[in-house]
Amino acid sequence: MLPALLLTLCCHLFKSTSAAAVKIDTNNLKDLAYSNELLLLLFYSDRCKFSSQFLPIFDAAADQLRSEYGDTGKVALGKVDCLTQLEWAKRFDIQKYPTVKILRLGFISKTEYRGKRSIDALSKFVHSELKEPTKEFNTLNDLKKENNFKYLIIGYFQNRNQLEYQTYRRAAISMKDVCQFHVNFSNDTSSTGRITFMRDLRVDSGNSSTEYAGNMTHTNDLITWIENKCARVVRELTFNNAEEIAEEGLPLLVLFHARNDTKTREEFEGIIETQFLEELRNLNFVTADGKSFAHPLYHLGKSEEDLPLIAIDSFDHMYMFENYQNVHKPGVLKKFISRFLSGELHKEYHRAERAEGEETVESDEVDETINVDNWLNDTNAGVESKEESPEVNYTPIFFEYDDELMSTKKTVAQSKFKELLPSKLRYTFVKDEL
Ligand SMILES: *[C@@H]1O[C@H](CO)[C@@H](O)[C@H](O)[C@H]1NC(C)=O
Ligand SMILES: *[C@@H]1O[C@H](CO)[C@@H](O)[C@H](O)[C@H]1NC(C)=O
Ligand SMILES: *[C@@H]1O[C@H](CO)[C@@H](O)[C@H](O)[C@H]1NC(C)=O
Ligand SMILES: *[C@@H]1O[C@H](CO)[C@@H](O)[C@H](O)[C@H]1NC(C)=O
Ligand SMILES: CC(=O)N[C@H]1CO[C@H](CO)[C@@H](O)[C@@H]1O
Repeated sequence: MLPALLLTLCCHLFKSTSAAAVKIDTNNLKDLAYSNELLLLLFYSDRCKFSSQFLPIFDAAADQLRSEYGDTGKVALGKVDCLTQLEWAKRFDIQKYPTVKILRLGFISKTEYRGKRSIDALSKFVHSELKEPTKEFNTLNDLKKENNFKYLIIGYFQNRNQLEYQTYRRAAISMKDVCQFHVNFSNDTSSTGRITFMRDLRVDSGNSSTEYAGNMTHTNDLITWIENKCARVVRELTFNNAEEIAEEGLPLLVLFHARNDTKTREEFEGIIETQFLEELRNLNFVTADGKSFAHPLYHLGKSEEDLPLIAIDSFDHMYMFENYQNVHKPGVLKKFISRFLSGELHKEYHRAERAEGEETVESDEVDETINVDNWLNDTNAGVESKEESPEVNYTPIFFEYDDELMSTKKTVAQSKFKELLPSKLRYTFVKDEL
């Protein structure tokens, strides 16, 4: 009797500790994805050292979260062996191992898990992800007080059991990193059963909101509407999204602004949204606070006192739009963009460089000393860091345009944002460690 008991005990223990993350095969992904509010999907390859190190941690996190949440449809962790499930890796466009994709009720987030590779960090991430996706409020004034964000979705319902609210909640889970979701419950049937989008609660007191006119119980329709409403033309660059935005591969048009200068930021957003929508194919428009992003600024030969300023980073070079105030002169920024896109800025840069007898640094040559940790930590880049910086031998090149519109001097620098792209020289998941 005793040995048999031990045997089953042992096997049971063995089974539960080896349960780990769900191994994804050809058939089980869809079910797992749609039946869980959150699915973290690890794409790994046994041949990769970082995958091999991460896999047991990910498995252990899966066990811990399973014992915490059970099979309640809240969270699941799955793993895709990219050697045997090549098709999935292709479908998810996996470029590096390990990659952790985030799916919410089947919707693939544009954001990846980029936190620390530890059980604790994964579990904290899941806890924060599983917070209620819609925040309750009573009056628009309360909402205004606690809110700095521009893009809001607000739902008015009678109670949480309504099918309409459940549809709204599902959409909120899927779209939580795109928009902010709020909800008001009341028994007043004349004002419930509505979903509205609000652009800027601080500026318009709610009168420029748009109302959802589609089917209130059709999740996909609602999600499509939300996607369109909340799509941001200009994004604020942060250390959390910088790598992701860089990975999209489009050159960046960056407005560097003083941290507290929301006025210029909004003005810039307005200009881009009204005049440059067709350039979204060619450029990513971002704003960056010049204190956090002092490093690229420093390499343009500029500092916080010179803000605001605009530059295009091609992941090769950074081209500066010398005078921010010229955004108010019709056509000037447009011309700068078109000169960049046609390659003229690049050519003039090399021409000026040759004229000054400078050596050309080949664009695809990666400096072995580049390390994104330094990049991100280097928020006090300034004169005193000159001696240690590996790139100090770079001198900004000034030259004149003959074009009358662009008569001001230009500065060109090596791309700093390039260092945020995936590279063998760095470890992608550093953000939590800052
Ligand atoms: C609506 O009415 C029900 C029953 O009368 C009540 O229990 C509930 O608290 C009310 N809800 C709100 C949001 O006032
Ligand atoms: C909408 O908001 C603006 C700015 O707050 C205000 O001037 C205008 O009167 C409002 N319009 C309506 C119809 O409430
Ligand atoms: C709304 O969507 C639901 C769920 O897809 C569907 O069953 C219902 O027929 C739709 N209603 C209308 C009026 O189209
Ligand atoms: C921003 O902060 C600086 C000091 O740090 C101050 O001089 C300036 O007036 C502030 N600007 C705004 C718009 O608040
Ligand atoms: C803005 C708004 O409609 N607020 C309502 C939220 O719900 C409460 C009742 O729970 C109403 O009194 C508010 O007017």
